[in-house]
Amino acid sequence: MGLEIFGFSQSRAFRTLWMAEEIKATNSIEFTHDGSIPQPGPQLDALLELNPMGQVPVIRDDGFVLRESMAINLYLAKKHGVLSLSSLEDEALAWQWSFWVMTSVEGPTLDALKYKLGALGAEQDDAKAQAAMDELAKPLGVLEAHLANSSHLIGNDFSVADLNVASVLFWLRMARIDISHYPVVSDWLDRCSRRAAVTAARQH
Ligand SMILES: N[C@@H](CCC(=O)N[C@@H](CS)C(=O)NCC(=O)O)C(=O)O
Repeated sequence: MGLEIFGFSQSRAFRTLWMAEEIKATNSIEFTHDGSIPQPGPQLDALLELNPMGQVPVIRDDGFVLRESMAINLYLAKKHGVLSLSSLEDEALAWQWSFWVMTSVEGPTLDALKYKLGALGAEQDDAKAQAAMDELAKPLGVLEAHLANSSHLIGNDFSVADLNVASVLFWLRMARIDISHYPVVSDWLDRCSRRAAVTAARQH
């Protein structure tokens, strides 16, 4: 059975595909990916069986079903010992950054993308995009200050914490939103995006 990943790659499933490609690069695991967009009917019913929220990503790993992109990545990192953290404290910091990005960053980042591009059902609206960026000023400032003292979020190695946070902030790059006034964050995001596993995940 192995690892099965459900969710189209332009969705939050990209985060899971990126993690899976990181593991594949070092642990030679294989995984399958169903990237179809579930249509109402049997396809959606099958997804609802896995995730009653009807959302992706979802994984089934040797029969174990897990949803929520951040939880999936933390699980996969720990299971395979890839991008994982060795002490309990460092692992807890990965939870901290992952909860933080979902609660303080993801919402306004998605709004900035939607309004900048006029995508995902929103009308293009620069003022609303700017309001979302204003909301992001505090968390991006926190990230800028943190990364000024450390090459990565936890210590000096790329970890699942970097992956989880960067995968959300990639939406700003996707929307071509200028964040050059956060030079340290920009540099870190560029370093994250140059990873081979990102390129591999984008092929799905
Ligand atoms: N908090 C969830 C959110 C998942 C989510 O909203 N996925 C979107 C695609 S990016 C989806 O499946 N939307 C369909 C729906 O909500 O019906 C996660 O991070 O996994």
